[in-house]
Amino acid sequence: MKPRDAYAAFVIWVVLTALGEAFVLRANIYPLAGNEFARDVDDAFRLLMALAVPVFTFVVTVLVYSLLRFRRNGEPAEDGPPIHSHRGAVWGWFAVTSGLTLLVMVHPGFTGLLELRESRHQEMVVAVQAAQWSWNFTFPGRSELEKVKDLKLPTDTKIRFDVTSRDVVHSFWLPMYRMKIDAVPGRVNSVYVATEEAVSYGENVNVRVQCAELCGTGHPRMQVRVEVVERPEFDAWLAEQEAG
Ligand SMILES: [Cu+2]
Repeated sequence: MKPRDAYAAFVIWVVLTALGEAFVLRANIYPLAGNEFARDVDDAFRLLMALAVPVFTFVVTVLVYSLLRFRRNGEPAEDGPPIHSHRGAVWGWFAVTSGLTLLVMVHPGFTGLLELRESRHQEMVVAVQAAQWSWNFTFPGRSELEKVKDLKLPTDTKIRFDVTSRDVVHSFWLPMYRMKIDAVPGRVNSVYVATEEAVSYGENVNVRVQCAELCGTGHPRMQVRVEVVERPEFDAWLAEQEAG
């Protein structure tokens, strides 16, 4: 490979990386974020994407450039000259990628987990039972609400959902809070969610509970429209459910 090729490939890599980073950092590809935790998750995702872009564009550049530039075009092929690795490049690559990997394991990985653990105190416990193909919810001191299609939750409340299943494995997913947990028959899995401001399914389709584990023909319709409302409205709704 001539220096000219290395230079050309380098320029293409830089341009592709700039385009990729502009897209990753600026494009709004994230669904509605309903709380602080969701924003943290999005930040972590954005960081990992930003780190992955240069690696991806490097591989693509070298691959496509080599394919186009070094074609044999029907000439008879013989063995190329032996290739020796460049010690400095190998160690440099190893140091940089390992360093970055350790860095993201510590932050946002480890620090994020600590933050998550700290937020594990709840003001309300809601029992959730999944079934083919519906969701049942039991609020504290209330009887079970069956086959719920519309659910209300109070604003600014830390909720623990105790999730289980009646039949097969389902998955309890709240996309706007970036929270998902398996609903497994015979065991209870807990997930912690802190609601913030009022929002409804009518405003954004991510304000819902969705089954995220293929569980049969009714799987895609296994969803609950959620509305996060002020506490008095929530209490009134709950009382109304009980009466009906
Ligand atoms: Cu399901």
